[in-house]
Amino acid sequence: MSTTQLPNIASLRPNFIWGVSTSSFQIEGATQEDGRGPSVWDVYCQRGEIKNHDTGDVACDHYHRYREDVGLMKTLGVQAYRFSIAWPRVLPLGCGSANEAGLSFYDRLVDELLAAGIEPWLCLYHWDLPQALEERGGWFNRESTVWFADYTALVAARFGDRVKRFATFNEPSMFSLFNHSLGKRDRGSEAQFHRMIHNVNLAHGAAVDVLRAKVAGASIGCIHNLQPCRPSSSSEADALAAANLNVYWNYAFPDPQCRGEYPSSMRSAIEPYMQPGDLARICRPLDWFGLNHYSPVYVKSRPDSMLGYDFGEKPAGVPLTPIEWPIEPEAFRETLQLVHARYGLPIYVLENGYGSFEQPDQTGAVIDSGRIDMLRAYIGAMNSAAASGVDVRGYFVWSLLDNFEWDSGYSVRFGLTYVDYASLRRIPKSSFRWYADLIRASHP
Ligand code: IFM
Repeated sequence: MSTTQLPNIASLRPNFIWGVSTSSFQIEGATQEDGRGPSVWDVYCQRGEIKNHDTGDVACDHYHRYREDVGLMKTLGVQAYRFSIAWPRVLPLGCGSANEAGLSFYDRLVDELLAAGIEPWLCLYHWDLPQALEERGGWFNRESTVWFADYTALVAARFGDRVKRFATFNEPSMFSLFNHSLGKRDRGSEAQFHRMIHNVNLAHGAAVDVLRAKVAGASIGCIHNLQPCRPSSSSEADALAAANLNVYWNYAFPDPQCRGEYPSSMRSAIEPYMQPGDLARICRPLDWFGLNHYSPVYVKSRPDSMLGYDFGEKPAGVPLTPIEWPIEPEAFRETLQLVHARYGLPIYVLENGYGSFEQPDQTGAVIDSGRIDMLRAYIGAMNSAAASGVDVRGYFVWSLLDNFEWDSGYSVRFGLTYVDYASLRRIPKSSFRWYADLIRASHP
């Protein structure tokens, strides 16, 4: 297929929002500048756990190059930009005294965006918990609800005059499943895992209340990463493992937040941490549902692991991205339909993208036709979902820039823009031009 061909977007709303997403730790760098405190991710990196011993110390140097990055967004023509605030940059110890220099950085960023006509979408938490709070128990401590509410109040008071779109958390199921409980870091007990899920849900509800009280006209949601968990074989054990993981990955956070109940299979495990009134504290009215989606996950049974699962073989014949994530646009359409039916909120797709390893060719150009093919197919699937009645109002590509891809460090590239980490030069890839053409076609 030609790299210039655009998807059918005829069923999307006329004022559909096109955007790009990033997160603080993955792009900012300047981890030790202007009074920023350490985050849990600085500590993981120092432990040498990341591929090639990469760290977030420089990342894309967005802290110093944010003007250039907003310029890239302006060239793209996006209507919106989702970014996150690094909690330890504005509250180096997680609570207590605010760091004026850190707040000023986000002032400059927000003002630059507004001057460029790009709406800032501010996410409060994309995994970089202040290390000082981790040392007080982090999300395992129910007091985290108060820490998060106080941090939210600071952000709301400072930016609420100019920012109206707020997300409480990005992918709570990911940082609870993989950073703390099932991954190699801080492997906790199953009991701690359930305690953490409940505390994060309480923190979400508390933050919604703070934002409603402090920001006139706030439009609030939470961002969930829904990837259907499917068995990797026809065995009953794998079917059970997939169904169990599906509950934790996909429903443990949106169900209590949007429906006021935990999935039935996990209620007894949450019960010890439940206090009277908690479900009402968690389930606060929301304006939208933030959906991140990449691909289905194939699961096999592994009885000796927490939650009893492991990742299994992907079905033969399914196309894969270079980092071996299945390319299944139909699963995206089905996920949009499921979210619409189950939660009934307007949906913004706040992440979708393609991880790869591309490099500039001999002419210096970065040709990423695989990414274009995938985005075209997924945006086409979103259009089909809209045609079937799903209320989807925006789509944000992950990501504006290549960036720090967690355990994979800088080896995996998700950007529409290539970053040469030696010089920090930005090179728009062919997908960048394709996305700009799509946005222009959608909003002539
Ligand atoms: O880079 C991540 C992002 O931080 C959260 N969602 C998935 C992306 C790609 O793995």
